[in-house]
Amino acid sequence: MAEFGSIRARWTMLLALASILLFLFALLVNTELPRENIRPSRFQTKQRLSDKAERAAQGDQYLLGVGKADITGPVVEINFMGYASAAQVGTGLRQRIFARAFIVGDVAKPTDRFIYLNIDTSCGDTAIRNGILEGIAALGSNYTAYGQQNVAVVGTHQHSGPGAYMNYLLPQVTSLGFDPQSYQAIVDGSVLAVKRAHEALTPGYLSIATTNVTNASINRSLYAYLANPAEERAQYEDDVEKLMTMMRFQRASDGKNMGGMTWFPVHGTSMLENNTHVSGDNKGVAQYLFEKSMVDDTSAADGFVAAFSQASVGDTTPNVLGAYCDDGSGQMCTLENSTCSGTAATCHGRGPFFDKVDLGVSSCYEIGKRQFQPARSLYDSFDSIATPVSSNGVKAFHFFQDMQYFNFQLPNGTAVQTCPASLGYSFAAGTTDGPGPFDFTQNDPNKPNANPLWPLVSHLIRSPSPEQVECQKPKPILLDVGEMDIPYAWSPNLVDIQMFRVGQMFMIISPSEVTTMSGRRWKSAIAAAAKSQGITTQEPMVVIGSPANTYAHYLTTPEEYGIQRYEGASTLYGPWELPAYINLTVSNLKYLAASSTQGPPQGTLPPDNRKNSLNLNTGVVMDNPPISKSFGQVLTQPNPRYSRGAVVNATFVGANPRNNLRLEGTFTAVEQLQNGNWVQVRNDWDWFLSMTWTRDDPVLGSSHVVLSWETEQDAEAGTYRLHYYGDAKAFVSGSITPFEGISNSFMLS
Ligand SMILES: *[C@@H]1O[C@H](CO)[C@@H](O)[C@H](O)[C@H]1NC(C)=O
Ligand SMILES: *[C@@H]1O[C@H](CO)[C@@H](O)[C@H](O)[C@H]1NC(C)=O
Ligand SMILES: *[C@@H]1O[C@H](CO)[C@@H](O)[C@H](O)[C@H]1NC(C)=O
Ligand SMILES: *[C@@H]1O[C@H](CO)[C@@H](O)[C@H](O)[C@H]1NC(C)=O
Ligand SMILES: *[C@@H]1O[C@H](CO)[C@@H](O)[C@H](O)[C@H]1NC(C)=O
Ligand SMILES: *[C@@H]1O[C@H](CO)[C@@H](O)[C@H](O)[C@H]1NC(C)=O
Ligand SMILES: *[C@@H]1O[C@H](CO)[C@@H](O)[C@H](O)[C@H]1NC(C)=O
Ligand SMILES: *[C@@H]1O[C@H](CO)[C@@H](O)[C@H](O)[C@H]1NC(C)=O
Ligand SMILES: CC(=O)N[C@H]1CO[C@H](CO)[C@@H](O)[C@@H]1O
Repeated sequence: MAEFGSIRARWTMLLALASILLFLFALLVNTELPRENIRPSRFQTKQRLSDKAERAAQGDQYLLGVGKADITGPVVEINFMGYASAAQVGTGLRQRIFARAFIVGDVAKPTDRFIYLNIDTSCGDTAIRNGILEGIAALGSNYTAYGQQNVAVVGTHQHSGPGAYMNYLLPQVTSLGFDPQSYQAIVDGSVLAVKRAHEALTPGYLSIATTNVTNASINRSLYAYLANPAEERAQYEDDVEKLMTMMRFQRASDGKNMGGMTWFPVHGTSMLENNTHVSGDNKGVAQYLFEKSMVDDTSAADGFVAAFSQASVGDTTPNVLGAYCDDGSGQMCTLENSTCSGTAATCHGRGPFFDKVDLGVSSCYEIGKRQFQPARSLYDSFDSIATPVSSNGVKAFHFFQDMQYFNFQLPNGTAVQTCPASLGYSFAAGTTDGPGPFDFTQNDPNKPNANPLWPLVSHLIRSPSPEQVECQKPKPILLDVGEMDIPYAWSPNLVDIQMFRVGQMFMIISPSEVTTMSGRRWKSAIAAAAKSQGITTQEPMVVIGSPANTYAHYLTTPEEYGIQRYEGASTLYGPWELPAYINLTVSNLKYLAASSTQGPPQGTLPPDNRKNSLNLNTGVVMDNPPISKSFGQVLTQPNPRYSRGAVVNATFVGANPRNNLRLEGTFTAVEQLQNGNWVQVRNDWDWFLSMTWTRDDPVLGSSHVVLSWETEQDAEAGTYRLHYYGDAKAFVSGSITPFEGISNSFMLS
């Protein structure tokens, strides 16, 4: 708030107040002004605001800022978060991952703000959220308006990024604990994105439009979805949410668009469990394509930020061709339990290019494109179809709710309760996107195996209390995670309940992955309550951002819970979890009213396990080139010439990429000869340029990297070379020295 204490800031506030008064005055006198003022600036307040048509088209002014920063942690030797497969350990990078921060503030009440952080991770989490809140606080007195109540950390739910950043023990198991480097990269990048968004704050307009996204998702738990009442299902055309909502951020000074955010649900599982290159999965592709398309677009401000947020993702899959048996039978898996000849292990969902996994032109790229294209068309038609966001300012609330035996009443008056967290047997069976998470096999929970953390903790696995068994019925409990806190808590019992509102736009921030029908019920309940409680006079628009803030697995309807497929078995707090979330958000909706001046009591803080977490990930010992070689030396040169579409590879003497994450920088580059100079034309951001790192001699510490450019059909013909940036660690001293390697040049035609 200190920024508003300065003389300049007081002037800004006076100007803002003056604008509002002028606006009211203009409405009264209703002066007609020429239509040329289509792009009003804040210095043309009088003319702009006097034009009613203009105002209707643009809505109210808000304080808006967008920012983006790199969060790419260790790309090798760290387990990926998402599939919980111990074997899925990073070997390289396909595309850097980012945090994208969107700040919305009330021009008249500068402390009324929120930050929606969309991060390319599997989920939001308590450890990183704590780190981000501390990081924002450490930015100083200009940042005191941000805190627990108004910062949402929403994961895009990709399954191809470095893990080991989680607060609770269960998701730490496959990633061998908590790795400070992996954690810090996400925290630092997120804080930097917030800082950039804050520094970009300027008055502007928000507007919203929707489109349908076809062929990018199907339902992966149709059998459970079909358990919902037929009359309810009949209200909807699809068994997954096809609607994409986009909110555009336009600054007032010159009418340029600073960024846009979309909400559309589809699992970030286009990159399969056997992929070991870091990427943002299909949402990463969509963001990349959108931002790239805006680089020279005259409608966009410099550094346009496009975020593709996750939504009611629970029972969606990008494997749109359906789930098949990989046993040569050519059969589809069973509808009821996704098995093939009685087992789940060979049942896999197929993406549009299922036979081309791991290469650039893949199902992942395709599903990303199928989100980007409708989003871009929507953006192009915004001025004619979008609804302006207006009135009633900006509000947020957040509190921690203890889900252990939370007693409440359903709308029909029946008293029910939620339960301590637990996972059912079907959790171990996994989904058609990836078989069994953790190294359990179905019906075999206590079997120790190769993972070194299991023996350490397996004797601590306990039987659920009778009260818990009763509470969770009909879920048969495999892992009673909510009643286990040795050596520290396994899963959250204290969850973040959070909502944001700007004008008629409501954002539910969910810690659980919401299934399609759960999302529909939750959004309708909020919309109905928003109207009946008079929080907005316009038609409310409601979106869900998830999984966010902490990872509380899944959220099904009570009917879907009864089926106990993977999503039901992973609905941690029992059959009444969805009605509980609805009760908690609806009964606190009053804090989103324009007149609200406070928030709900914060509740008990969840445990902070960052300091006491186990970590079996070891650091880099040293790097050495093989005998008689040097770092960066080219071991295999590219061919002298290629035609477009070919894959260009070069192999270099490498070093461990964990020595320097090169955040905001690059490990890889394609350089083009332009007028006698080598100019970087591709880097780590680009989807079709990838890096693979391989350790050759663990004793000596020697390794090599392959830079691989899958040349695009529309790449420019010309002379190119590949450039590798590495950093080597010395034995004993541990000092880290950068080096480079440059390939021979080659022609592309
Ligand atoms: C706080 O913001 C003001 C402008 O709003 C700026 O001049 C000042 O440098 C900022 N202070 C810090 C510590 O960043
Ligand atoms: C999306 O599809 C639904 C169902 O077919 C339809 O009712 C709706 O009008 C469509 N919305 C848009 C924005 O195209
Ligand atoms: C979706 O895919 C089907 C089958 O491949 C195709 O017939 C249809 O045209 C596609 N729809 C869109 C909107 O692309
Ligand atoms: C990854 O798994 C898929 C699905 O099982 C399979 O089709 C593909 O061949 C595998 N890719 C590699 C590189 O092993
Ligand atoms: C799975 O469902 C099929 C029916 O599609 C049934 O025959 C089979 O017994 C079920 N398997 C298990 C393990 O429940
Ligand atoms: C939530 O549950 C409480 C406690 O039973 C009840 O008083 C309240 O009416 C419920 N609120 C909503 C919005 O359902
Ligand atoms: C209230 O609704 C719940 C959930 O639909 C249902 O199980 C219960 O029987 C209902 N109670 C009454 C009294 O209708
Ligand atoms: C290029 O390198 C990648 C990564 O190591 C590898 O998968 C691919 O087969 C190589 N392609 C060619 C044409 O050598
Ligand atoms: C996995 C699965 O069964 N998905 C189904 C979801 O629903 C669509 C129909 O809308 C089916 O085509 C899919 O097979």
